[in-house]
Amino acid sequence: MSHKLYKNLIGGEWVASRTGKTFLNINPANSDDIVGEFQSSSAADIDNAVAAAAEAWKSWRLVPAPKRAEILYKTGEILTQRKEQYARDMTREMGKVLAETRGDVQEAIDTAYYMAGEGRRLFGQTTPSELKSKFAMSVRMPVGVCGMIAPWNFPMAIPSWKLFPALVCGNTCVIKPAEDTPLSTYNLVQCLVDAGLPAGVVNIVTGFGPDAGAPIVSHPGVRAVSFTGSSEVGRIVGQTAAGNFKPCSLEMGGKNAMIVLDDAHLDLAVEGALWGAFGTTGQRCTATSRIILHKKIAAEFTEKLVARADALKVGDGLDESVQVGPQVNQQQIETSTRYCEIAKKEGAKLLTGGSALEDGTYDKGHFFAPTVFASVKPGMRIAQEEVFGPVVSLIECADFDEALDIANGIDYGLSTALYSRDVNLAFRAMRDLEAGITYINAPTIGAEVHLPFGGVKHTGNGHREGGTGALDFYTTWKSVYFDYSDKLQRAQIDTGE
Ligand code: UN1
Repeated sequence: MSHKLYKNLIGGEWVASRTGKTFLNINPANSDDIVGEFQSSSAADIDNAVAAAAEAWKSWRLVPAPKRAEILYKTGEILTQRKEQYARDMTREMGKVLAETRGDVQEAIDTAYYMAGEGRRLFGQTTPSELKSKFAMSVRMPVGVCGMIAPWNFPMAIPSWKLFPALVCGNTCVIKPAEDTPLSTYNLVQCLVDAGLPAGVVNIVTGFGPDAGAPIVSHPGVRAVSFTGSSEVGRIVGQTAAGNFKPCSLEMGGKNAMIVLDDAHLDLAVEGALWGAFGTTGQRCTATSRIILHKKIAAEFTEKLVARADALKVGDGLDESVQVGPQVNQQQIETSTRYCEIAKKEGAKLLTGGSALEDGTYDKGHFFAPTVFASVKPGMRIAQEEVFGPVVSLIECADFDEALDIANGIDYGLSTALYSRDVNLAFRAMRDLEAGITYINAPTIGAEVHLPFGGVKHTGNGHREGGTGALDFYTTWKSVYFDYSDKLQRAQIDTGE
């Protein structure tokens, strides 16, 4: 089957990598289906992209923000028209089911419209000066060339979280999509180009982390870096950026807990658990991977969840009747398999799943059975480490306080959920769960773009995507003092008259 060759976008031109090398993007549900061929780039390509972005920044920073925003608004409209095609492209390269890839494109549309609105806000402050005839204000300024390294699990939504706020704030960008899912970033950027984005404002360079990602982080011309991915890689990114005192936003792993108390609406909680644990084949950093069950409802909940997990249809996400797509690649299957072995050795009880699906219709893809472990103890590795697959652990607790201790007893802190009808406990959960996100009576997945997204502890380094948090990352504050007294006035000294 013939496939298309994609090039890097640098300075408005589609160009081959200087390495002369390419790699294939293969459908994780069907190894016969080659989605496209992409450039395997290296530091020399990044140099060119950063130079183009730096050149474009000279004029882009001067374009009024409402005008920059108009391009985002148009981008949202174009994305809306192409939503179905882009969802199909995304299912082919990433695997998740069509309903979810439509949602991923929608998340980019939402981000486009939300950030387009920011073009007429980007508020700063005016404040009185302590001196007479002196005016004081703070203004958001663009940072410059921003480097972005995106993950494969939300291949359009997450690049949009990075690109759109950066653009409306007046920055130019060099983005490296994940090697498993570059097409969705192309599609996103194609909409920006069609909406009239000037050449060089966004540059795409594809390739692998050590060759094409690392040089973005270390490049002296890149003024800020935004990374979404594993905590392991994030640590290296953060340390490298710190060497140049470069602002660096890290959004990394999770081990998200859902607490189900004995007064919960049980069927609703089962429904939420099923979606939270097995939606996106468990490959969300927000995925529900620990369910902390009050011992009074544990048996009933477990029985219902296992029955529902067993009934899930696993297969090619392009088939509308499929509920769980493949994992993105063989490496992820190996990770899920390894963690199931570890869990069994630790004494967890496998209730369903536990291995890859390889026979018959599954032989050309990376499929893994929805997996539930019971009798999991909070300290086990299966309860502490991120799997990033369709594997969920059930942990019993005696009461809410114990549930909180278990939920908080991990290195991560992205998302959490409580199912209960007790309003007092719901407010305690909002206050006491150590996480960037808490849901009440909803699963741990499903963040909306106009609220801050990110986590505490090893999940992140304090920055937020989404909401106004994104503007804080992609701008730097300038304080402006304007003295119209026509004399020297010394702050902190010339007081009183
Ligand atoms: C991620 O898994 O990295 O909240 C992002 C959610 C989605 C975004 C997930 N809106 O589940």
